[in-house]
Amino acid sequence: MKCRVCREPAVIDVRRHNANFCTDHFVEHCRRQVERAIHDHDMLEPESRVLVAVSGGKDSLALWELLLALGHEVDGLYLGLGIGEYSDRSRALTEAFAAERALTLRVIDLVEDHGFDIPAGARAAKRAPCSACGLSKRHLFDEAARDGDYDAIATGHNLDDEAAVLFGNVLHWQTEYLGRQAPVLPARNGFPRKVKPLVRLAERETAAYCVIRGIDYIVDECPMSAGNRHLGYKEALNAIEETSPGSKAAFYNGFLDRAVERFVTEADLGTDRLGSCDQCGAPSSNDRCAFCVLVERASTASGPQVVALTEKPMR
Ligand code: Q46
Ligand code: ZN
Ligand code: ZN
Repeated sequence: MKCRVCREPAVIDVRRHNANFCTDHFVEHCRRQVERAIHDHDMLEPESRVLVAVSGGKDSLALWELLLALGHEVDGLYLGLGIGEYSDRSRALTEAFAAERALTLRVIDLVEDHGFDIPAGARAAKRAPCSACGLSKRHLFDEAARDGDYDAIATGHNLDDEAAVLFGNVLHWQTEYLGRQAPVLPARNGFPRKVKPLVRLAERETAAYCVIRGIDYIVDECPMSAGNRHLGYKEALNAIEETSPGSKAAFYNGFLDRAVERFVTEADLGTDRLGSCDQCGAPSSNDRCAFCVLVERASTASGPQVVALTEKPMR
């Protein structure tokens, strides 16, 4: 197996590109894919200040390094979810990554800063943990980007993640979500721009990138993800990819090229008007935003009625 570029021994094959790469040219391949995603989808300008949401996992740490390598100004934001040992370890790895490279890392800790952890918050709000978690992440990432005057929030969603979410949304024809599945959500109504620069790289490639670049990341999945239906969709797509390399990319990229615009609604274009939360000032369609309702409910433990977290999800 020889590198497609230099003909030296290759360390990885990327079947959907019908290519093998040595370490140096694999790193270059990853950078080119990120550069191309940013360019093709107008994600960032060269002078954009970017806040990358880091979890200590392979994707977000690789993303941080790749954006820096492409010359962007990037700080990190870590959100402590209070999920036992998983959170302790992921925070330690994220802090070590930033310290070794003298990078700016902002840390928000749900327990220290807002008085609850994800398992307790989910119980109090009678929500699935991933629902309370997603809501908290969206709110706190948006708030940090506004407060820090960043031009965009970047997240480490890769090709496998996006293809699996797309698969689930198509399977259930969740057209509202399909309209929001582009890898760029423009800034609107006080919400910052959101970008996903890893959409042209598969999970296997971000893992290999971390190994080659000596990035120590948390290998374990969040314990709350057990039974998550996206894991099943990923397995189904992997089985298809195995017999038909390139199917995953064709499915996702074809959606972006030929279908996503059909599902974009007025709400996605930012033509709706929002008020602001009377508690925290965040843009909200209700008097109090869903995150402040969650904090209040978590701090008073379980109350008599089920909390209505009615804000629309962002994806
Ligand atoms: S961190 Fe949060 Fe994920 Fe854990 S609780 Fe669910 S959503 S699985 S990306
Ligand atoms: Zn090479
Ligand atoms: Zn609020």
